[in-house]
Order: sequence, then structure tokens, then C-alpha cells
Amino acid sequence: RVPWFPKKTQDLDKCHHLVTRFEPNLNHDHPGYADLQYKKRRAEIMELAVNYRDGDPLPKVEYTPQEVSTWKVIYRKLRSLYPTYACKEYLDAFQQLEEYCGYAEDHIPQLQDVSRFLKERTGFQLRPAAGLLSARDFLASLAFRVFQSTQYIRHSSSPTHSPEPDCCHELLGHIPMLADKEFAQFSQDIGLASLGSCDLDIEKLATLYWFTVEFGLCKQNGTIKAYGAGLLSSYGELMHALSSKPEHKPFEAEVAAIQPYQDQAFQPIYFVSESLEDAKDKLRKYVQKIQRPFSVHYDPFTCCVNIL
Ligand code: H2B
Ligand code: FE
Repeated sequence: RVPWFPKKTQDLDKCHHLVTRFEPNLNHDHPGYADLQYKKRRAEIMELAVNYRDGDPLPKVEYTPQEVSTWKVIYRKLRSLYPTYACKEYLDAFQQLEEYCGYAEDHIPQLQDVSRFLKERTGFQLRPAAGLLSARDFLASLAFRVFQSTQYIRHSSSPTHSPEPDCCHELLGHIPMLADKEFAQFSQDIGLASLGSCDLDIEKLATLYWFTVEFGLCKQNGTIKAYGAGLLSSYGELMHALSSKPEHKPFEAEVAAIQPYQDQAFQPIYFVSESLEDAKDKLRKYVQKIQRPFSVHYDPFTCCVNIL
């Protein structure tokens, strides 16, 4: 039997299943576990995502001075590292985001503004997410060029690390890359491949996503640069990834799809692609081999997935 999957963007209203592994209420190791005020604030912002329906305006959050100061610490530190460590696609987009989209150290950009920016560049749009989503739901939205984005910020006691995605990870890690054409297509291709796939294939696609979109490296002018969002939003891991400590393997989709990974510490292994285009081509070849009793085609005019 084929698992249910969304056929149009409205159906993404049903793709909201959360994974609570890293949630502050349930997890004693979460930096916000003992902070009631933080948990209340998070619940407030999560509520905006829970109530959101396709077509609604993206909710605005008025961030508190404390939240902005957490953002500022992260923004300053990372911004100083990007020229050395980030790939050129990232740098181009980041510069534009600063120029046109309110990216600055004393301002947390609003999803509305960022979504409008992406729509013009690559057709990607944002949708608020209440927290870490299941891989199946998260990947499905990418098929529609929709990126589900959290809006709360990490706890102020640990600006350099968050066990779960937060707005710093989304805005500094993911958004700039989604403004790149090649990368946007790569993301949609993973999404399309996930629709109606069996659990085992979803797990492989989520692993591929992990080693590319989250922790991918690529060659540029003879040096290795970061394009993965988990790297570009964490200065500790960014420097670790590009040091001589971890192992660097040439990116092959078949290998990356089954490589065990770490979500509690820095990665011991990273995959390096020749370019973003190379990663995209290899992923295309990989997904063509996934067995599904149907094939899917995205119609950009209707924003619907057609089943063939
Ligand atoms: N959910 C949210 N809200 N943001 C993410 O970046 C994310 C997610 N990544 N769910 C997904 C899982 C990814 O790690 C893969 C597909 O499992
Ligand atoms: Fe992410």
C-alpha cells in the first residue's frame, strides 16, 4: 500500500507531525528545560504554526530584546566566518539578504519578508513549523518548494548550540541556500522522491538530506567550502568540518544514503561534492532508481503534483 502524500500545497496543512525528541518540556538536557518563561514563550510561537493554514499571511513575531541579543551573538560570530568558510552561492545570497531582506545583527528577519524574497529568486516559500517535523512531512513539503521553518529562538544560555532547529538555524543556515537555483532544484528533487515512498526509502532520503542540505561540503576553486545549513548556522561545527579532524569523502548518493550519522555531536564524516550541480545530478540518478508503483510530476502552474 502506498502511504498518503500531499498532492497540492493545501494538503501541507496535514504535514505537521512533530518529533519530540529534543523538545524542552520533555528533555532534561534541553538548555531551556528549567526555564518556565522560555517554555511559555516557545509555546506561544509554536501556537502560531499550529493555527496556520495554507494561504494565510505568515505570522509576525515581535522578538524581545533578549531574543534579539541571542541572535546578535550568533549573527556576529558567523558573519565573520562566512567569507572564509561558506560557498559562493551562500555568500551571494547572504549579501542580498542583508541588502533587501532585513538581515542584520540587531534584527531577526520575519518569515514574511524572507518568503517574499525567496519566491522571487527560486519560487521557494516558507510555512511556519511548530518544531522538528517528521522526515516524511518535512521532505514532502519540499516537493512543492515549500520550506517549513521554525520561528522560535534557542535559549539564551546556549547561543552557540541548539539541539533542535530554531529560527537562527533556518534563517542563517537554510534560507540563503534556498535562494540558489541549483540548490532549490536539488531540494525539490529530494522532496518529489519522498512522496509516497516506503519508510526505508524515506530514511535513506532523510540521510541523504542530512549529508547534503544539512552538512554538505563542496569544492570551489580548489578549496573546500560549506553549503550545509547545520554547518552555516553553527560556528563550532563549521570550523570542525573544515579542519583536518573529520574524514572527508567524495559525495556519492548511494554511499551517503546509508552512512550512519550523529545528531548529538559534531559529525566524524562529511561528504564533499564537486559542485552543487554535481550533487544535484548524482541525486537525480539516485532517485530514478527508487521503486514506486507510480511516478510524480510537479506542475508549476497549478502547484500540484500529478501522478503518472
Ligand atoms: N523539521 C524542521 N522544522 N526543520 C528541519 O530542518 C527539519 C525538520 N529537518 N524535520 C528534517 C526533519 C531533516 O533532518 C530530515 C529530512 O529528517
Ligand atoms: Fe535544518
